[in-house]
Amino acid sequence: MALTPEQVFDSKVDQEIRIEPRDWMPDKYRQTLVRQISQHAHSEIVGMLPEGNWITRAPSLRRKATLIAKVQDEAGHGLYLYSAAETLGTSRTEMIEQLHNGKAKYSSIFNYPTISWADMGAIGWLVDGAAIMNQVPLCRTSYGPYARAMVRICKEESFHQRQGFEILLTLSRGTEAQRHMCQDSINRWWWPSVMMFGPSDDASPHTAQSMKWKIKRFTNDELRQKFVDICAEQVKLLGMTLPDPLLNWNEVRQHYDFGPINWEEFWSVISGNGPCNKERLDARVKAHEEGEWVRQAANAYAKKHRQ
Ligand code: BYC
Repeated sequence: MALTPEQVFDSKVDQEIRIEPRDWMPDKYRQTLVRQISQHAHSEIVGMLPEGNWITRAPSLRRKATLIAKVQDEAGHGLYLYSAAETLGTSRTEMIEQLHNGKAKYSSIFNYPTISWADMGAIGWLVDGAAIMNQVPLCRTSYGPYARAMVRICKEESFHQRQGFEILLTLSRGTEAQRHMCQDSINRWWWPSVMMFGPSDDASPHTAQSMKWKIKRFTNDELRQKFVDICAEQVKLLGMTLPDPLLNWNEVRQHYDFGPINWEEFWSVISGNGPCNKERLDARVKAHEEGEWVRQAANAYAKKHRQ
């Protein structure tokens, strides 16, 4: 007896065969992917803003060139991801509209301000570090175009993470003022980075189903724990500390215990009330409006060639 489309889909997921754009898939699977991939794309694009703030103020030509390359990589990641989401039948215009009217989210982390040069280091080390932890398993996500986009993104994120750590390492070996700047930046970015993994598993509405569909390969709390374990060791190389008095190696669990997360802050930031939410969205909308002439010119050029 022939299998139903749903049985074919389930058996592909079970056997680790990637789902491709033309394959039948449940509507909810499609919607979940469009939601997650488009929010991921928006995060890359909005994520250019906090770092863009420091391109003109980088302390040397080498630092400036590296930061420009990193920010350009993020634009590229956004484009691969919008393209991956478009294969599911939602246009980039629609996705961007949802970002601008507040329907679609982007990562909470980009609603915090970048107030010192050390923040470029902390973003690379902690924010890109958290991103890699979450994104490496996404290279094995069940939807083909998303998984393939993640491979290149992860390679680039790894360079981002290292350049960030190197900025902090240099500051940590510098003057008293530089060491202070380094510690202050770690203090401000630590908890927002821990929150990047999303709500705890018992408060996460999407995790259970996304794990069944193999969109997510680890839960939010599993990835968060891996991140804490790695950072708790790496911070020692900087001679700095993480701002958590409850951070402690647990022999029994073979993991670091850590203090409570301020979930009130997390939910407030993702509902639009973080320190920079308004500034970030205004900047995106302004850039989009000012780019209208480029879209018109590109469309006119494409039309001419079609004729
Ligand atoms: N921020 O049930 P949950 C980068 C939302 S950028 C905001 O756990 P899910 C970089 C969640 O969307 C890389 N919202 O959901 C760029 C959901 O709301 P909706 C960013 C968050 O989807 C520039 C609700 O909370 N990485 O690397 O199963 C410079 C319930 O959550 C957040 C990605 O986007 C958050 N932190 O799991 C430097 C990775 N967390 O949609 C670096 C791809 C949760 O129902 N995304 N929410 O309104 C994912 O892996 C998953 O979507 C998440 C959330 C783990 C983030």
